[in-house]
Amino acid sequence: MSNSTPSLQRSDLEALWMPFTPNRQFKAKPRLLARASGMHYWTPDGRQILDGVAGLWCVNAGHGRHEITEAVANQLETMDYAPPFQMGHPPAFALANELVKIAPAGLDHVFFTNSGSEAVDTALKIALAWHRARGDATRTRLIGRERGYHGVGFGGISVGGISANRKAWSTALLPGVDHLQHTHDLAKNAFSRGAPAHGAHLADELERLVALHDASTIAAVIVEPIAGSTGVLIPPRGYLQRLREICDRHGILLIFDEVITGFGRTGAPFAAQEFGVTPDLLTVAKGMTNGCVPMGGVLVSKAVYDTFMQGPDGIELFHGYTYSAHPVACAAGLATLDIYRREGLLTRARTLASKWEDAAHALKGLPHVIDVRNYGLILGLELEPVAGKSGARAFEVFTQCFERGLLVRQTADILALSPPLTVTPAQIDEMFGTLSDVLRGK
Ligand code: PXG
Repeated sequence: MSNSTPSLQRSDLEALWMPFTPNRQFKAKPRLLARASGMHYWTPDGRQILDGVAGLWCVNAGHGRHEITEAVANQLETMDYAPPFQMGHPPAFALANELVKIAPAGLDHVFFTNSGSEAVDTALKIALAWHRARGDATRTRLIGRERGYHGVGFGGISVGGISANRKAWSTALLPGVDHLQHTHDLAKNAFSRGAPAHGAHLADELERLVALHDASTIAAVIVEPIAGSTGVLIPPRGYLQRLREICDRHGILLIFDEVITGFGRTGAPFAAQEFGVTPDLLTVAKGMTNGCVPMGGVLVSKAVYDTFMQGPDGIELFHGYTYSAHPVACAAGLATLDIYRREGLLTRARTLASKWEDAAHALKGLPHVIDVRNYGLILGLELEPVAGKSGARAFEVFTQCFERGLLVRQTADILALSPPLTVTPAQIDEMFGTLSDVLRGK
């Protein structure tokens, strides 16, 4: 295959309204990707780019996996589409069974969606409907956390805590939502290796919200075990355990949004297992199909599922999507889980974590580096902002890395790395070598 594909002209770029992108800035100086294989992308002019972010936290088994291509092609030939309402098909049940096998103990059921945003809105809807089904219909309040990212549906932005994602829609957000304080504390935790020591007490904020609103009004708490989009916030030691205890004490459902942390990113299949805390509902997407076909889902505890199944006859949950359990997505998901299992990818981050951590913390002391944080195969690198120009410094690092053949992710003045779980030790050195050169202005 040729490394070079025809380049796009400026006028070719106009029709597409790009998501979460400054369109005018991008179109004036585009960064294009044309091809991918293994740990790399190639630009249209054939430049090789090392993928430091698994696409966007999703291509966990590396790019261009032939087994997935084959499974998807076979499924398209065998049955391209099947309606998910009142009808079923074997790959849907097979994928649910395989997911339950690797899920935290007790999460025995799966509801399929097409994205992380839909998974979040589905989880919130299940939580509200569950309390109602149990005769607890006053439990309507949802609790998110500052700096949380839960996708872009109205439910997700309501419980989310990133103001840029909320302010334009502030009057349309769900009513009765409150937020815990975020856990970021540079003064106490900068340059922590793994989970920071300080901050478990921030979970007690939930007790404060219970005292304020009364437990009888609260349905669920949703958090990312490791907050990703906001710039990698690792949970303080003991924080998630404490949230679980408080939820249990007050009959509140705990939802983990594992769209980023799922499928091996932390060193265990799910962060719930890594941190030893089991939520009642757990959202997944991204790595579920290795990023090949859009798909998401909600893993649901037996206790929650059983309540619905013990209700009146008929449809138990008036919710679903035309493409819930799309056969092609299910085929991609099954082939993906097969690769993860055969290659031990769901726990590979654990074996690479100390190498990753040492390479990451070698960045300490470089110009403008105010924090390095890491867990599994995740890095958060925080830079001192340029006065009055939030994000400018990290954006410059992002573009320079791209010019030198490394894809990283930038959010405000934080850079995130989360490579495919197939990354080699030599590629880890290459990533941190490039980052270090760019930071030193070499
Ligand atoms: N929850 C979490 C925790 C996510 O990270 C979503 C929900 C939404 O998933 P969909 O499939 O609807 O996009 C996400 C998505 C970044 C970045 O910069 C991360 C996401 C999206 C965009 C940017 O890290 N994650």
